[in-house]
This record gives sequence, C-alpha cells and structure tokens, in this order.
Amino acid sequence: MKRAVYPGSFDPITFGHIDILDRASRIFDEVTVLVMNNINKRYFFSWEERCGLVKEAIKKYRNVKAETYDGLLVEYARKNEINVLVRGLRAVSDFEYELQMAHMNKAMCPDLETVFLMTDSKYSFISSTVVREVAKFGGDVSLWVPDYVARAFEKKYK
Ligand code: COD
Repeated sequence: MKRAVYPGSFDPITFGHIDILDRASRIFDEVTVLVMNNINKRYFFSWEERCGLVKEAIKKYRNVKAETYDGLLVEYARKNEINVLVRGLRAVSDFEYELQMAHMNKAMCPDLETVFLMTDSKYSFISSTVVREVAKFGGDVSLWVPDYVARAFEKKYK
C-alpha cells in the first residue's frame, strides 16, 4: 500500500490545499493531511480549529485522514512508516523554501521522498495569508475557501 503525508499549517485550508489533496488521493492509496506548527508563523486559527476545518474538507474522501503532530515531520513519517511527503508548488517563489525543506527532510530521513504537485493555475494565486487579510476587512472569501471556512471567519470576527 502506497501511503503519503501532506503536511502544512492550513491556517485555514483553502481550495488550493484541497486541490492538492484531491489529486494526491488519486495517486496514493492513503493520504494523511498532517496539521502541524511552523515555528516561523503565528496562527490565526488555533491548532484545534485548523484541524477541525481540515476534517470537514476530507469528509468526502475514503482514503484521506487528518491528524495533528507537534514535532519533526520526519519523526512522524518514521513512526508511521510513511515514505512519501506531498507538497504543493504555486510559483517559482515557493521553490526555494520547498527545496530547502525537501533537502533537510531527506538529510534527516533518507527514505523520505518529497513529491511536488503543481498547483492548478486557477488556484495559484491563493494563499491562506491573503484570505485571512480579506476576511479581516470583512471581504467575501467564498471564492477561495469552502463555506465552513468562511463561517469560521465570521464566528471569529463576531
Ligand atoms: N495551491 C496549492 N498548494 C498550496 C496553496 C495553493 N493555493 N497554498 C498552499 N499550498 C501548499 C503549500 O505549497 C504547501 O505545500 C502546503 O500547501 C501547505 O502550506 P501551508 O502554508 O499551509 O503550510 P506550511 O508551509 O506552513 O507548512 C510547513 C510545515 C508545517 C510542514 C513545516 O514547518 C514543518 O514540517 N514543520 C514541522 C517541524 C519540522 O519538521 N521542521 C523541519 C522542516 S525542514
């Protein structure tokens, strides 16, 4: 069975993230969306909220599950015997950071392969950061995130 992990912050999950997980679910037998903490980011949604929204997003997939992990990604992969890591690439600007992470992870865990899926062009401009900014000023975010995410923003800003 070919298993993959798709890690990220998902603050919050967007249609861009969902596109990557949708395509990964058709390539691998099982995909785990791993909600993690990037120490360089301050989060708007709590860890529980981010994971709750990811769980909503994966409901329709029979081979996708969601988990949280606070620690090194390579540790999680090793413990769970997963040797493929999926990441999305939106533009050249993502590449440097992603390449660095892929090499670091590979150095720590040589069995772990990073696979990049190119974002569909219609999602390539979406980022959780700009979605949060639009939501903060009361803009409509429903073009970029599912309705349960839009409602989560409304609840936060009430
Ligand atoms: N379309 C397609 N893909 C997208 C889009 C979009 N519009 N937006 C984002 N993505 C992709 C990103 O390229 C990425 O592949 C994935 O979705 C998740 O993105 P984010 O921003 O939610 O997640 P990140 O980049 O903050 O996640 C970083 C990790 C949490 C994975 C990283 O910090 C980590 O591994 N932390 C654990 C500690 C660790 O092991 N550190 C060592 C790293 S070398």
